[in-house]
Amino acid sequence: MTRAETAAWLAQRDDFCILSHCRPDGDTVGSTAALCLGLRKMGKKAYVLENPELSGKLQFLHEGLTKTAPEAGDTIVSVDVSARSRLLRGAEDLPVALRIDHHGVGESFADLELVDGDVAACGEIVYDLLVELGIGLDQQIGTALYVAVSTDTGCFRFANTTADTFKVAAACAATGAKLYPINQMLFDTNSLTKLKVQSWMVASARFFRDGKIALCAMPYAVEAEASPDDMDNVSGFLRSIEGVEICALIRETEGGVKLSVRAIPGYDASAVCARFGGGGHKGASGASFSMSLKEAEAAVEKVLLEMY
Ligand SMILES: [Mn+2]
Repeated sequence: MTRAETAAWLAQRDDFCILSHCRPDGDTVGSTAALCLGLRKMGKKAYVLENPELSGKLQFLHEGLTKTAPEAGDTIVSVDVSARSRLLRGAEDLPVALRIDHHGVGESFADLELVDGDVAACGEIVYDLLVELGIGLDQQIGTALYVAVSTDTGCFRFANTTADTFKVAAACAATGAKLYPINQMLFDTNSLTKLKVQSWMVASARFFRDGKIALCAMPYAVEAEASPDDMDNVSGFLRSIEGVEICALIRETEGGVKLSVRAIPGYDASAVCARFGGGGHKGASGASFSMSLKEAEAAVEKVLLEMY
């Protein structure tokens, strides 16, 4: 559906239950909050389904907006969810009426879809929908949308950042939303545990092709003490080392390993992850598969050197 069709569809319905994705990030949390607040401003009944994995930093965005279970007759809408398996924990089987997403390679699982793979964040799509519906942004919506667009662009530094992203950010700033404390909290604060994990990575990573490729296989013990917040964006950390253009991090999980690949333009992280049954964006992609850490490290090294 187009944005206009989706806005008209939303306007005709009520009793919304809005779903975020598992291991929620700022985009899914901010976008679901903004959509919920916007629909409420229209006089509709709208809730965000409580996400059990929501991290402390982002909790304030869903405050007062959540309920713990959908009710019969709810219009269920997912935001920033690329596949049914990516729905928040416990919601994997819910019938989703509308999927709003920006993962171009995502899987269809809803009756209707508004998917735009060209925008940096779902926050941009939700912003367009609110404009289309004639809902003015207030400070609370501005804060939520700012978290959404700033998170998925690494605070407007990633290659996905466009003039439209800045347009949304400017609209958020114009509401009086306090952007500086958000930036401080999300992009300029590190826990000691996180820095210790990163220091282990620096010591353990291996580099190929004159340092353009970095690869690190992390045993679970290294992150045993770390919270999800501590591990947030850990996948892109090696990419921040001078000269590194594509990096792969393999983490040990219960059933095997989780691979994350991050790359600058010119590389295709999703093509690397597709070789292991995963997917995502060209700049950021992931895959989960069952292999020992050692086997996975050798396999990913082989694929990276084959491709680049
Ligand atoms: Mn997103």
